[in-house]
Amino acid sequence: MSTNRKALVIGCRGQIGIELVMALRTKLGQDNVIGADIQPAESVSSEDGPYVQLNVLDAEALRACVQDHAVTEVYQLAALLSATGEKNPMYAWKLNMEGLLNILELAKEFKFRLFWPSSIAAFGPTTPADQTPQTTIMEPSSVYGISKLAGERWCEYYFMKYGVDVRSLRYPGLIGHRSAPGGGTTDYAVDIFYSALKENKYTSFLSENTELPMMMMEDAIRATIQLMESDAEKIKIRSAYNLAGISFTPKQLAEEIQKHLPGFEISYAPDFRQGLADSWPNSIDDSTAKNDWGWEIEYPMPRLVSTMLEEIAKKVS
Ligand code: AKB
Repeated sequence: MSTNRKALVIGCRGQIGIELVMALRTKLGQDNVIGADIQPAESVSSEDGPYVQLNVLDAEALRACVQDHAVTEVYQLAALLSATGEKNPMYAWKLNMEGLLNILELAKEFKFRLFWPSSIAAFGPTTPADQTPQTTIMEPSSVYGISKLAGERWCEYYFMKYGVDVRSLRYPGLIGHRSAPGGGTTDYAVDIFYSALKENKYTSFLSENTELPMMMMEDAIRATIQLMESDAEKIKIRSAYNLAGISFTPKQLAEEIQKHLPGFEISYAPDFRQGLADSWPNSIDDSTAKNDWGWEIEYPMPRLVSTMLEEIAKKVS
């Protein structure tokens, strides 16, 4: 496939990165998507496509990578998530902020289009929790959330001041079967499927009525690509768009799984992640994304659960 687009995905071995690289390679052609991550090249199959070992905090190496590959778009996904971030707040701040600022500086110079993910964690305990609006009170209480809110402000600043074409989404908890989540509070909604299929039971680290916004990974990847392919004049928000899929509690998820696995049992042992979840919205109003660039979900909860069970059953067996 011939294209004049050349994409660089930083953090390509993470939960979103693995799936985004696959989707972009199908669209743009294998050689037009460069994966970059901290892992040594030997640990990544070269058959999958070009790969660069890269630390996003190394500004010179990042610059060389952008220049050598003449990239036209960059997805900067390398970050510490909410739960891991709380264990190492200073490093979370450094990685999440310096990583973003390094790539924003290069976007200013080389004029590539940039995607950077924000999160529902940018909201906080004082935010209206139901149908959280696009513009509202944002007082996040986790280091991850603080870095996401600050990152959103930096994105808008670089757009306003330097015309950087940066685009962002406030991802909800993401649920996929091709890649494992790493260090988030919403990870329970992936772990539960593996335990259900292996042991027919699961102990949730969030309490039964903790409602959070969630989304099937296929929807999140489609949203990301759709946002990046939209004409610049449609992108009215340069901080980050609210993005909603569905909202559910661990109890509701277990009930949906029980429709397929009647003997499945769930128990609850909330840990420190409960505090993070309690500070986040229950549901999100994403009407601005719908109006500006036509966002719609394709995976309501029944489809999400049946797809996850079907796909993970293939791996577990
Ligand atoms: C996390 O749980 O930290 C992430 C997120 C909501 O951004 N999945």
